[in-house]
Amino acid sequence: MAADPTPADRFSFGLWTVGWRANDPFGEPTRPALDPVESVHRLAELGAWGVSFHDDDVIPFGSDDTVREERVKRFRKAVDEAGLVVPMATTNLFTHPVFKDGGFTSNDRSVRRFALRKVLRNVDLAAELGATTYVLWGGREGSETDAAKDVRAALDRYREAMNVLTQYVIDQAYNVKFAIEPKPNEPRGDILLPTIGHALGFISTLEHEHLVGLNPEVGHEQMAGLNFVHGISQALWQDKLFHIDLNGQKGPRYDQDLIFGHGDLLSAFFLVDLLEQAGYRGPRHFDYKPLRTEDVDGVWASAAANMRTYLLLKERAAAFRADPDVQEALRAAKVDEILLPTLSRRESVEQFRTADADFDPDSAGARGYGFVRLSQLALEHLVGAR
Ligand code: GLT
Ligand code: MN
Ligand code: MN
Repeated sequence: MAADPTPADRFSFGLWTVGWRANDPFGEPTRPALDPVESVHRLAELGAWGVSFHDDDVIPFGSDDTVREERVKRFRKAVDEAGLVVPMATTNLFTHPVFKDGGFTSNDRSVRRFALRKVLRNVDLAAELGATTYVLWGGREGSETDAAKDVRAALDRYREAMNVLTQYVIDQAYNVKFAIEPKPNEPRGDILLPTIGHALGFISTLEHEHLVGLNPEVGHEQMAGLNFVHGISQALWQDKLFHIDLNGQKGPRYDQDLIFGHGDLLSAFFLVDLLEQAGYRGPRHFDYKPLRTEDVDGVWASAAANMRTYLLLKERAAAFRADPDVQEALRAAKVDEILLPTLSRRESVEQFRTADADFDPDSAGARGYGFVRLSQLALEHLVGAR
């Protein structure tokens, strides 16, 4: 059985996850507010390594400088005493009504200026607390009607904000990189930069592209009906996986933010396999919501469940890779043959065009690949049948 989580596993949680009071569009909160200090201590006791936060999770919106200083001091003390790190921070640009048409891309210029100032201020705090990743989830950047938003101009404004932010961390010599978190919809009808692919395309247009990557979330890609493992593979391939939000989702519907593995379990298995095989060194960050039906004990049970699920899947994935039957099935399925370049070294296009005269498309087309066997072996490892 999987070991208990330790800081070496690099598990981190957003303060807003365990701290969610379970209010939804139809119902009031079902749980009392949690003191961030308590959350920090409980997470550390459970074996977490890090905690992340929005500015407003620690410092209530609109606080004066005295309150701000006092809150930050209290939070920093708790983090230090608990022995946690703060690997990531982010800005709340979605709760206050001022952001109802977005932050960086609000049609109202004065709102855009306010939003960017709010981020700059919290980037200072992030750097002060040692966070090296700054997440930007633009949940309110978007529209409900295409009449209301000039999307090309909105992307100009988004880019302008990113260029200001990256220039700022360069000028301040902060060790901070930005990670954009895509989401297709909710709370806006349509959100800008809806998927990993859109965000990668956008990032390639930025002035300081090397300082901007992704924070993809399992459920957000799955809401769009996309394959998260493929998306993460491409992010890794482009060196853009700066951070990750792990959780669970059951297909295209509202954003469920379930415990990791409590949605598409097979995809979670292959995701852990991918992250571990690729040597991803960033935080394993959980962004989930404890079910609304649970009390405070259920909150801590759910936090523990996220980490335990990850470790169990890591154990199963390792067993899958070590199984001689799997290795043989992988070879039979030619999974390693894709590593070979299609043309030989120094083979000219001229030589290539006339090569393989004896290749028979009919017999190649008749060969089975053996993917079913491989897939079933993975499933059997996942359920502990092997
Ligand atoms: C919000 C959202 C998450 C983002 C957080 C960062 S806040 O809860 O649903 O997916 O990661 O801003
Ligand atoms: Mn989500
Ligand atoms: Mn998220």
